[in-house]
Amino acid sequence: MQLREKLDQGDMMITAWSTSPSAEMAGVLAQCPFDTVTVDMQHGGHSEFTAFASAKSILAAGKPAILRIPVGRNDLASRALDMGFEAVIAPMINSVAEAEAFASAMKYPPLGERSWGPIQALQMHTSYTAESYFRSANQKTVSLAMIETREAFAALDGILATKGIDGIFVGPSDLSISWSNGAHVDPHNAELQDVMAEIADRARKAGKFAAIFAVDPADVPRFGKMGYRLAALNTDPGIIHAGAAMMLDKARG
Ligand code: 3PY
Ligand code: MG
Repeated sequence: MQLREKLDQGDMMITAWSTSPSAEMAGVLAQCPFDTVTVDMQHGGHSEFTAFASAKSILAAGKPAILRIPVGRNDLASRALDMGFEAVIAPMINSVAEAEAFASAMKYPPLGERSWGPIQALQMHTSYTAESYFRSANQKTVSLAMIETREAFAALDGILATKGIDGIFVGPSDLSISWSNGAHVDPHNAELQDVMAEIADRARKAGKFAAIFAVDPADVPRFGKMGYRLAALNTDPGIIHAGAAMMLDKARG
């Protein structure tokens, strides 16, 4: 397992975002020069079957795999780790209690209540024995709680202090909806820039990772300067559209 170590090195990592329910497509993303691939079960089309198969094709390309679970599906957080994913992103974590429930599913006792059974993980992470996986999993796996509402921002320090939460992941679109009390969705809302910088700063002070979703490639260096260590770059359909537009522009002169 390599993701945690890379995050600890402190360089900005960029993750592809797989929404198409296809392990083959997730494998293609992993072959691109992304640092990692995230499989999205919240808004993406992935089923458990395609998500778990995607973990295999991402790892076969030599990249770590991350899963975003649907809201409240902590059972899938434990299963994702059993299937070889190294990190899980939990959306809409709005309170310390929700952070604690997520962390508990992610970590083995005595920290949490993750149940034993990393069957596919042990097949994929071949340098581990059952015992060495058990001893290192709590430290090597990464649990990222999404901060994407005013409520979550108000509870931020408590969420960051929750044992077993390794970092936060900002959802700028949902945060913009919440910040405007439901008036609009605008991940580039100027008012949010200071809020996003403050979230990264508070995460750093708490000794936790800060990650974020970037709609636009130009957002990534800006987020890096704020202290974010991991940025998701748009989605697989977004990449295909951008690539097609660029290639067709050239092709048509
Ligand atoms: C958001 O911006 O709300 C997200 O969840 C990004 O995936
Ligand atoms: Mg969101």
